[in-house]
Amino acid sequence: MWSTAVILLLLPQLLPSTDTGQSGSFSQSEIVNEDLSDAPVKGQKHSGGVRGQDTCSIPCDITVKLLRDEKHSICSQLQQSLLAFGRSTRKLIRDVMEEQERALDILSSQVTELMTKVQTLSSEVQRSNAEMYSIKPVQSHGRDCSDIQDSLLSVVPKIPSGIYIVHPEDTDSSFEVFCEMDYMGGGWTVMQRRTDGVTDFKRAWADYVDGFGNLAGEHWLGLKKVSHILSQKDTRFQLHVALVSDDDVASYAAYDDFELGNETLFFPIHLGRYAGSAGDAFRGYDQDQNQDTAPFSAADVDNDGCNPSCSLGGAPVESCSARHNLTGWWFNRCGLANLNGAAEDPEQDPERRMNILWDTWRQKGVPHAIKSVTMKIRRIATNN
Ligand SMILES: [Ca+2]
Repeated sequence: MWSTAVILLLLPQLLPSTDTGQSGSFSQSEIVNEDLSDAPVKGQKHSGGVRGQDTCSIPCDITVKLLRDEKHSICSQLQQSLLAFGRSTRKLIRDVMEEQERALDILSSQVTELMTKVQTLSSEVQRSNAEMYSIKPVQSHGRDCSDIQDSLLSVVPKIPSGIYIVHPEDTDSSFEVFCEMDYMGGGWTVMQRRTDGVTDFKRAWADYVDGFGNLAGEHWLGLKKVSHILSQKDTRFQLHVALVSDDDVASYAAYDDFELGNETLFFPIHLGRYAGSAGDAFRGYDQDQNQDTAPFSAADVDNDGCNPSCSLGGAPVESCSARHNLTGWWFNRCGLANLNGAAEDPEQDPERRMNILWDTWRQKGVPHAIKSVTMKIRRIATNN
């Protein structure tokens, strides 16, 4: 780089005009004429001040011509050298620039490669996070997630969220559940989760009873399993509904007592006192909207309060499930909550496959558009 800089500095002096390669500031004839006036002429004798044509061995006019020719050739040689020098300098600069461009290309391709690696790594991290939840479930450690937390907390300092096998008391069944061990003190058994609209919630009665979806992602645990957990002897459970709006506002509704009635009665819901920031949509604002104590309904099993029909928005409604796009819920007439809501035509608007309804959570009188929800249950400490 130094040599290049020096050449670049010297270049204007060496080459007054490198563009044309011509020496514009001096002409050959000028140099020759000027030089001739001062330079001693070959063959001339200056000693003793003797000057004259008689001292020339060759006629002076021929000597002058020879000299002129010699000067001419020296000048043209010099010019050629300068031109060659200019050319080689330009080539050198070109080479250096090309080399730098190549280096830049290599650097930029390395940066691209690194970026790709970073993206790959970050997607791998995301995938492994997702896989972490879908790996083989931790073997049974308790009757529900609260019980697992209680028994593990004395052994390990931190219990991870994930899929566990539970075996509720007084039942023959053991099954997998997702335990949230980080949220609000942990110990939560997730009974419903919706985050991305991947799982179809337009399901028949049997699916709502047995459960569906992916425990690590969107799912409905199933009325039977939830009922097994809730019906354990000497236990009381609270229900927590966690909502997140499209604009990332979080809200919740909590009920300090949560029970499901018998399957023969279609799992009617029983809710305790409400607390929270999203409003008590389960109860709504009047008795018609109140879903507390309502049995569960699905598209093929109608237990709602519209019997034989009710008038909603001026239109007769016979089936709340049909009105709510064939989803299952504890409908009354029909009510202000349906966390299992689905869009009528998801093909038309893939962004809004879910139509999660919690009508009491409003902003300036308008219900929040809800993008994710989880329903989770946890034991309430009892005196026993
Ligand atoms: Ca009905």
